[in-house]
Amino acid sequence: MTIGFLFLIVAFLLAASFYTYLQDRRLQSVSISALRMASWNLAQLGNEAGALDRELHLTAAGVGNPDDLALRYDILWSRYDYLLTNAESRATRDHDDNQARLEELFSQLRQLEQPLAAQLATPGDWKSVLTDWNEQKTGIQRLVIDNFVGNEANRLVTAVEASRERLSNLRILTLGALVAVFLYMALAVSFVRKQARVDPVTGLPNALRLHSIRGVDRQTSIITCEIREFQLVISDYGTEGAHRLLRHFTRQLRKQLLSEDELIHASQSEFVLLIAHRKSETVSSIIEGLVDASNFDWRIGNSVLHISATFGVDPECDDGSLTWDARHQRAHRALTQARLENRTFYINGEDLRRRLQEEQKIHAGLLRFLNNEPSSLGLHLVYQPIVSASNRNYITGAEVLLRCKEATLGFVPPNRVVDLCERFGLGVELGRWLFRQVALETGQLYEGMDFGGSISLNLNPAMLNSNLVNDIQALLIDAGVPGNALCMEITEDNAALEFKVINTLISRLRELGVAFALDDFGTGHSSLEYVRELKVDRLKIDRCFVDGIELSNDKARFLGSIIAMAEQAYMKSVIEGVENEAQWQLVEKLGGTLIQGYHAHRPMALNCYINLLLDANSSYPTQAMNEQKRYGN
Ligand code: G
Ligand code: MN
Repeated sequence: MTIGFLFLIVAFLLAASFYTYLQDRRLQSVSISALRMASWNLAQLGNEAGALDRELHLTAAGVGNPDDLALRYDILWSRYDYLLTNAESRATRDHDDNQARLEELFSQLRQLEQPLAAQLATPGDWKSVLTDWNEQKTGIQRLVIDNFVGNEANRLVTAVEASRERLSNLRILTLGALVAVFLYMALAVSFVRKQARVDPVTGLPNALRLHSIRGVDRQTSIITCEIREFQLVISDYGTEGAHRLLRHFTRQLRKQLLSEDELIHASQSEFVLLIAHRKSETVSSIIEGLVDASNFDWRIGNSVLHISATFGVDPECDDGSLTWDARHQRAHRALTQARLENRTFYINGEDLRRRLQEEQKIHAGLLRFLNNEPSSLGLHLVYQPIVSASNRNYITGAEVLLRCKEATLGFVPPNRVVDLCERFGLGVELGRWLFRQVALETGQLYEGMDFGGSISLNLNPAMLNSNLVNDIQALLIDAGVPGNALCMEITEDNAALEFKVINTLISRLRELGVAFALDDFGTGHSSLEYVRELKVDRLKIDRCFVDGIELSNDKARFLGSIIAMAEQAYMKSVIEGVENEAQWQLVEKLGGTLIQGYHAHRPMALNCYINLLLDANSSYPTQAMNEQKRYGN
């Protein structure tokens, strides 16, 4: 509105200036000096006519000097000549009908030459000469009066000056308006820029502010922070709910900040805090305060939601050469790591750097390993026998466990390897390698030894896709491991897919004889629903339920109820983590079917497993028994 008005004014002033300029030019095209000259020239003509007139009358009265008269005549004559031919008198000639009138008067004057000469030679009656001359004189006077341009010139000068003044006034006005427009635009731009850097919801500086940061004091700590439940809040309470949470969360964080700190709202759920050096507080205590403040029960509508946040910190550092970007990235990395490990915060430091380096090493090793290239990563398989609870020497099979040794890092926990595979999208490849390797190693059991026991494999989440059936057929069954010897273990976490999808997979694989087990039962979130919904053959009860059963009656009874539940649901129970004799006896008494634990056997290399099977004391199911079981089913 205002800007449109200003533009209108400027446009009007510009048009007016242009108009004045054109007018000025038109006025200037009339040369004032030429006009003055014309006026003066004719005034001279008048003067000279006057002088001749005087001489003529003196001479006619007999007192004049004929020579003077002749001179005056000549002067007038040459004035005409000058007026009619000289370039300087052009303006005079060109004005109105001056040219014609001058020519007429000049010819009249020339006609006077003869009579005048005759009178001077023999003076007689001057009357007719004087009459002619009077006519000439009157003509000249009229011409002079008609051309008295002094007024005209003055008028013109005034007009031009007025026009100039108008123009310069307009120029000043235009300039003023332009300055006003410029100021207005500058103010508007700076306002918009400032507004653009502020998040409208929280009133905090936003991502643009973050991008504009060029550097921070090295004594400043950089903290990134993410609200964990944010997506949940958006999906349950919509944008309005999310905005309310953001405002509340901002207030909570602000309470922990001093005036020299800066809080930036980086993206929807993410904040960046620049904490200036504090004399009496360490980063750890600051972060503890922040964790506390961002951990609260938040009331929305009729419900209360628990809100928490994850923090990543790049603490004040000695290295002044680090750029803002590098430091921000380090804080971010710490946040990511905290999120991955489900911790509330991570402070960048040796610990984190080492972990990240390790991960890079393992990742690089994995890539090379899965590419069949020489690798620092020794991935191999071990076998943990699963025995009958009631007959310790009866080995029903084994669970294949992944072991990993990195050349410089040493033993790497298998779940870390699996997590990394998941994170870097290598899950399927790792699974395929596992299938091939299992077939390669255990084929001999089924071909040479008439072994009918089972091989349990842990499926990582990425493998639960439609290719699973083909992969099992091609890489395991076709490679010599009978389908009915295979048991696929899935955890509740990777069964987070729809039950229908998994049950379809289970039933397709069951056609190949492959069994399924629900692994680590009891450690996930909705265990019972999984037991009810998933059509699995075995329930592997997590070792936390075995822990302490020999010391606590309640714990033992609880384990008993889980075993009973498995039985009721037509599932074999596999009790994990049996570590001593007392536990074993209790498990047997409670009705557990199968046992997997250190007290039975520790995970072992393949040849140890084969030796165990071949041991005179051991027994195991044969393939014939499996056939019977199949047909018996
Ligand atoms: O979740 P899953 O059943 O796949 O895990 C098997 C893991 O449990 C293996 O890494 C194995 O080494 C470990 N394990 C097997 N038996 C015992 C045991 O008796 N005690 C303990 N603490 N761990 C065991
Ligand atoms: Mn398992």
